[in-house]
Amino acid sequence: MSHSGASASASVAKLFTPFQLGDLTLKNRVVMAPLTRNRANKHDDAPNALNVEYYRQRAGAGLIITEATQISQQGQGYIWTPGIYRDAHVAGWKAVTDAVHAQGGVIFAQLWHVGRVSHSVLQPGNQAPVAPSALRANTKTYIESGFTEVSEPRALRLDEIPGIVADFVGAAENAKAAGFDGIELHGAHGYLLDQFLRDGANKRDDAYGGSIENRARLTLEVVDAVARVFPKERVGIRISPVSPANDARDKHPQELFDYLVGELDKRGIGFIHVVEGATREARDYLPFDYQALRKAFRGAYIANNGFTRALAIEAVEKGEADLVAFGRLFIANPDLPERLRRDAPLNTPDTATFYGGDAKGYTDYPALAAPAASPAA
Ligand code: 8OZ
Repeated sequence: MSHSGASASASVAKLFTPFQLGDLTLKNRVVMAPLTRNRANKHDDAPNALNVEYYRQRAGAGLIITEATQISQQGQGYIWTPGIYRDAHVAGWKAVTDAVHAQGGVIFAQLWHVGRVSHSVLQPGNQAPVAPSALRANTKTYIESGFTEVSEPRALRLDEIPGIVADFVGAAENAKAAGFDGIELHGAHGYLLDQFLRDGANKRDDAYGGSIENRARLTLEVVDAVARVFPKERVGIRISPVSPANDARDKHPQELFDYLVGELDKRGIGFIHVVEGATREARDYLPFDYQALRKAFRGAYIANNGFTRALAIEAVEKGEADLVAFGRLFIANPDLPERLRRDAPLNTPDTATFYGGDAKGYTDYPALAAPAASPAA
């Protein structure tokens, strides 16, 4: 007779089966979402041994997407977030990717420029942060002295835009040197690429503002440029069509993201990672047709936001998503895919230790005890 778990193995949910992302085989379809944790080195924003341990613990994910990682000092908006623009950053990240690979994991770097969501104290020479237009976002950031309103930005000059693209390319090259398997562009949550995309933040009258085509230009130029550094199947982008995070607003998000995703499809990149609804809000808190994006894009679709085990299994079974990304549950459950597979109890995330601090609330969440050895068949 077969062991007692036989019925489960016959009906294992697709969520727990491998997925082919280009030439990469992901061991399951449970993705660790990018999570800002503000625990890089205080002196140089490089990843450190504690960060290595955190990612190593989570290598059971089919795919890890790192926390948002600034491509330049100008791209930084919060204190103690990691960078990927100096040798020390590359060395720190190399230790992370080595640890994840040693566990059989796959890890992509999330490349980030915050644009106007920053404070001048974090900027080179204490200058104003940069944005598509000189409009301050109604949002806060975190600096050494605590929560504070973001600074008034200045509009990027047209002749500075190639430098932004070049910074993304430099970061992608560094990601490659650091051993990452691929990259995700942070195109969500009201940061620089999203600021260019949306009519609420982008009031430019040049080739990068006005029409949807013009507002999408920077994002697509960055996609094209980084897809020359990594194979295109190893490039993805995160978008959050209706999220109001960081004062992101657009009058016609469906048209905007239908166009963007159609263009991404033409480029053949590996995935779109879609925050459905808004983080910490309901998944359906504004109407939006996410399946229209799914249907317009032949690469992989990663769904995110508020998924439970049952919802994730269902979304993948129905073909509404190829992969499902979990954020808060991955903070509290280093072995989340295994827990979900076994339908085991989940640890509860401690919100007080999300941002900044030490090992507490970071690397001290327990994994499940190893299952009792099964008797020989
Ligand atoms: C929480 C705190 C700071 C930044 C995002 C990178 O929302 C972030 C972020 C989240 O994408």
